[in-house]
Amino acid sequence: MSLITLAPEVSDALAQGRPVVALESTIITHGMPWPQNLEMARKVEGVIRAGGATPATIAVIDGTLYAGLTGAQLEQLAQTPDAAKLSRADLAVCMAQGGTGATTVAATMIAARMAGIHVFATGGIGGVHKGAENSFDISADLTELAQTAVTVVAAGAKAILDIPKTLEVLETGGVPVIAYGQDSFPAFWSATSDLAAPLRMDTPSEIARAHLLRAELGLPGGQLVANPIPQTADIPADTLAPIIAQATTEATAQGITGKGVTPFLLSRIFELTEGRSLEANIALVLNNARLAAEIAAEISAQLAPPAK
Ligand code: PSU
Ligand code: MN
Repeated sequence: MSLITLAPEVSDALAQGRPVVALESTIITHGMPWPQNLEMARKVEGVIRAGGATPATIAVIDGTLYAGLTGAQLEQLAQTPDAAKLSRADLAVCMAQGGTGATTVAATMIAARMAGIHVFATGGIGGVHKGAENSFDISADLTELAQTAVTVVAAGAKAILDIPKTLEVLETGGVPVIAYGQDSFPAFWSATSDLAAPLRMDTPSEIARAHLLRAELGLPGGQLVANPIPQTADIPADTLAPIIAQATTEATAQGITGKGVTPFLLSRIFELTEGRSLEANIALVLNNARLAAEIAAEISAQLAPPAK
């Protein structure tokens, strides 16, 4: 029995060397409220198809690890807010117990790599939380990027994280952090931050080439492509700063720790911005899906044998 069950369209695309983009599912179960979560998940798949690639949403359902969900599975998952949040540590346990869970960036990268999918689109990655010098709260997403060869397209790191420390940990792990089309490192809801990105690339074709060269060089680990939120959806950093500070204070006061921190902060920020942050979140995910499809198409083209 194969360890990962590919949807027929995903396995056909992979067999024919056509572009595929992996998608995570924690963003569906823990990152956004119903019904916007389902709407977003469907739209993201649509954007990837419109870009000529096949979407492969990753999740564990009743113990089976899937790459590519049916419409019914996607809808079911979107209505299971108590699904487990599966990172690297949790994946095998959930499968062994026949459980249902949504994959984080880390677990989605593992599944994508197993399936032979090069590119993965998401909203934001997990990172080093503010106050990590006391809490030691550093997402397993960062160590995954250092060891699993998948190119992840995200909108940078959320301002709920300590962005300078997040960039330091990525540097230590040898992860290329590539801002797309600008010098500034994007900060999720805001297109720019006051930090310069370590690297910059301006075309999907160069990003694809670098992805393939890493493999040729024998380098483990992936690339993080930081794609700025579209200007029309951007929320300025100084509008968000007091809201993030309030949500963070509340999380500490309520004793929220571990896996609960990111979902708590996201949902408080949605409430405190009266939905504006959710709209921005959806816009940036769609924008990342668009770029991921372009990169995946370039990787397929560069891997294709030259025409005779
Ligand atoms: N950022 C978002 N929405 C999300 C997440 C991050 O805007 O839903 C999820 C992703 O699945 C990411 C995970 O991998 O949170 C990181 O969680 P933690 O910090 O507990 O590792
Ligand atoms: Mn954490």
